Amino acid sequence: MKTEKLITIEETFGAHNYHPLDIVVRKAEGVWVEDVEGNRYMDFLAAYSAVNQGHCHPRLVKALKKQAARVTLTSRAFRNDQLPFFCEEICALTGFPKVLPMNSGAEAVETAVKAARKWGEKVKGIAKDQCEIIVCADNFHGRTTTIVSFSTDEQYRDGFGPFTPGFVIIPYGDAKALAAAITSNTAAFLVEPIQGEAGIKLPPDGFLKKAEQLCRDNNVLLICDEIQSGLGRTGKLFAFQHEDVQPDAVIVGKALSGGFYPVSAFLAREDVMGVFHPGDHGSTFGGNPLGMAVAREAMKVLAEEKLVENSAKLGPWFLAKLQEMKYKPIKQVRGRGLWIGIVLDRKARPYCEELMKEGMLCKETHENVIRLAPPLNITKTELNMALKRIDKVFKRLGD
Ligand code: IF1
Repeated sequence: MKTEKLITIEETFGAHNYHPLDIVVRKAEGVWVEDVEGNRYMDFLAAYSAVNQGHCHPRLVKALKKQAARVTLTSRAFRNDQLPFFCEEICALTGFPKVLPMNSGAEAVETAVKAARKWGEKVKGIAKDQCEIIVCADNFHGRTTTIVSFSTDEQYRDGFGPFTPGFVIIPYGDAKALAAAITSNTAAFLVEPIQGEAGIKLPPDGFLKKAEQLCRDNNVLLICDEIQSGLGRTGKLFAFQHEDVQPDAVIVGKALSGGFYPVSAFLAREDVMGVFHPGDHGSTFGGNPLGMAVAREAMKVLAEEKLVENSAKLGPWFLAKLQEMKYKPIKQVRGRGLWIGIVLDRKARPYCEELMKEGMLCKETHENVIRLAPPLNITKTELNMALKRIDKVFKRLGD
């Protein structure tokens, strides 16, 4: 069955909550994906950084198959023999003492919000139902009703009210605004160290460090959403490490399972995680043995294949090469590690469509940014191929 037919079926029976590029993927391996017509493309989106390890990584296929044949789900009513090692290994990898596994990124963000509020009431001593969490304009933390309650994107909120109260919004990267927003009711500051959806937006140098200090001084939790920026994407395990800060809690997802299976996690200080008691919070699938086995292997692949190092090594080189491209529509090329935004003075979608014709998949963000985020095991040769394709498209589309 070919592209058009498949699209028709999907559009007929599926909800229209997406506007994807019209490529129907049939299989994929590493950086490469193949559509139902047999065309091959380089994947420069990597499922929004969920396949940092590359598509269908053989080690992850093996781990998934092996665990699937043993036991997939016990629920947390019983224990399973994968969860303990997942907890131990993710704590060793990240340096946090405690972890709570969930499935989607949004669920882990919800977990962070609940932990922050409960910590605010039970540990900090904020009056009941008075906790405030400070967030940033142009944030993206997921799609639940509570999370879109503090989005500043009208489309993500339109029609979905009434919203959850208790969130205070400051401009991204504005330490003065953060200082002014903190009150005795502030439980946490929730922030993306680099904003992905906003267009790979880096805060001013020193912002996270100042935020850390303000949080310390005021007994406010610093919580970083590293669902997209974490696990090597920026050339460090976590993007917050570029500024040498130590958040009180961090949220991970996406690449935690190498794109095989939704696994997310909330990691935190002892006294923060300590607010959860049996029955307070949970999930049927959270911590299931299949997810845990895959996540364990995904973390091992990340370390053993030196994917963080590859992002740190090739990212700056690739960024510099892109910055050398002088085409009129390009306003700025920015990024960190293998996470790069080409900011245009016009809509980015036509460029993404032309890149697709050249065998390169990427997705625009915020209308005018081409976002580049290939799997982290991409080679210099493949990046050179990509540079040629990008160059060709800018030449073709002209001024
Ligand atoms: C979609 C965006 C990216 C995230 C951060 C939490 C979540 C995400 C920093 C929620 C998810 C995804 C969701 C996906 C598209 C994608 C996205 F454009 F929408 F904003 F990556 F840039 N925190 N981001 O980036 O995680 O519940 O989805 O597992 O289509 O909504 P989730």
